[in-house]
Amino acid sequence: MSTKNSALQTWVDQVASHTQPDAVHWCTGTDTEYQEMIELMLADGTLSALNAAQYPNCYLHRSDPSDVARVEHLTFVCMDNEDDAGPNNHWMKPAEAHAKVDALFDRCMKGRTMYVIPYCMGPIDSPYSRCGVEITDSAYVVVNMKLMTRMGNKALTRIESEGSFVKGLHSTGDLDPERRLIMHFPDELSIKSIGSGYGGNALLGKKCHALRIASYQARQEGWLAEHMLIVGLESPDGDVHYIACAFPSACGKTNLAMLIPPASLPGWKVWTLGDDIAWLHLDDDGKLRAINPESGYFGVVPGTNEKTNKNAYDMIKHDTIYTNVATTKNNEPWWEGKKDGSPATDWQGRDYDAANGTAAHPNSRFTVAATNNASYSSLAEAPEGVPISAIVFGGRRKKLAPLVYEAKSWEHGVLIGAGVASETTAANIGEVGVVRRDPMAMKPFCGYNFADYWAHWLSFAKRSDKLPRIFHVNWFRQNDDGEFLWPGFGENLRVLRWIIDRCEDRVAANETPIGYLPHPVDIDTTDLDISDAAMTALTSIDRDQWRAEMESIGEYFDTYGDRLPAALRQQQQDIVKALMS
Ligand code: OXD
Ligand code: MN
Repeated sequence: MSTKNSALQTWVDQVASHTQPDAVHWCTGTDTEYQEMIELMLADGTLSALNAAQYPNCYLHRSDPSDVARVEHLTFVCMDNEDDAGPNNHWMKPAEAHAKVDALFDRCMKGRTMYVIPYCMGPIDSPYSRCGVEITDSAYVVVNMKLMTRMGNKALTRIESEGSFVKGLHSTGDLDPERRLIMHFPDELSIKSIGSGYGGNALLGKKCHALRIASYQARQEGWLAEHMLIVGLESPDGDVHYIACAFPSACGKTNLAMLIPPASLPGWKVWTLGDDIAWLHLDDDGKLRAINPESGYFGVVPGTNEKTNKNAYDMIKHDTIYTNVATTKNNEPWWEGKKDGSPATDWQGRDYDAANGTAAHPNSRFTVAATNNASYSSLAEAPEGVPISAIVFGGRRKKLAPLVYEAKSWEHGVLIGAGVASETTAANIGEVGVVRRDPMAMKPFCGYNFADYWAHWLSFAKRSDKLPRIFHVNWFRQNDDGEFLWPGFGENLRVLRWIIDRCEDRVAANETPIGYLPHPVDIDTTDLDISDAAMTALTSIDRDQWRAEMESIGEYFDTYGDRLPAALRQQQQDIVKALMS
């Protein structure tokens, strides 16, 4: 096959001559093609079939044990000027980066097939969507991209009529971590990734395109590409509010996006638009509208069960690709927290032995099409997206952060987002459980200098007076015995209800220097086993601890030097002052 788009054809030909594959396959995106790829991988051992009676069309992939998560230390943003990439990114000069990575791509596809995957991030007919083409030598990437994006012929047709697309070149290389690099070239709208077959490093539509490249493109074009779930909350009288929530990796975005209302909130319904990424645009009326650029989920498996996320638990019972889970003796997938069955084989294919650690890898994943999800919103396909009532930031904080609070203005909300911090999880290679600053949950994903990114966020206040309200939540607060103060999961809807009531001006709040906190009586705790003391802790602030936090945010801001927007510094200093008075 070939294409009418000469830039695409030339690039494909150049890559083929550089990487020397045995064959070139242009992906059509059909179900038949998907099935052929599955058969190919079952034959060569890349996949194994799971119990077909209990888990029809489900397959297991075991990655190389050294290739199980994103690798931030090997991920680069390559621009001429180091300051444009900012202290939040690893940086390399484009010429040096190309030379380094191109040497690794030299003849790397010998003996392999090169797949060309045209894809569209967002509904195929949405003006907010953007296209890309990923070239890869991994059939596993092809089937994952089929589940996660609108890929194949329709995307190619859009690329041919539109002309522009993001170029993503990927090879698993030899999987040697010493020869693994994930390079982004925002000015060229291109990505080169080699040496990893794992999710975010290999499925280039996701973090590389829809966040790192798109965030840069969004700044130039006046929109936002964010690490946010999008969910619709329908009240018993049929009103639907859409909210977009930015939480760091593995802080429960997927669970919140698929939340099942608790029995104590009869008549409420929750609709999933997206679980990881939102593209936000101002419409002609000044309303912020969101689309989910993805069409599937690449979710963390451990912890998923009927109680924590029944929608996810059910949707991954069929037509799902599992990566790095354990299996039972009946060849069903198994993971820690499944609450059903027991492991016979661990994620590396060894007989399960607790001495080897967890049975499933803590960052094991499911890949599944969004249409498998019972709570999938039909508006996820709407070209115009959905209007956003509230933006919600959050993090995993044992101490300090209350259950929920609201920003006093858009500028204050930008400060709250810029101050997000969270305890690290297994979604990235590195230490787990240490608090790190993760502004807007974008630390690993912002494709340019955070200081410029915050200025871009702030600029929205000048462009619209209909912006959503901004909130912060923390489901993870603990007491001194290490017990969670808030039950979380479905019960989080009680907090989201307060957020909606605030957006509708239906409930008063307690004004504090850090923002508006709920009066404890305004969070419905009917039927919850939660003490008054716990509710007080969840809805109040410790001024000394907060002063230290705000000062630490100030020190973090110092690392951005003169580029830090003055309005953000002002917000931070005003709060420090208010906490001292
Ligand atoms: C993810 C992540 O995989 O944020 O979504 O790491
Ligand atoms: Mn994510």
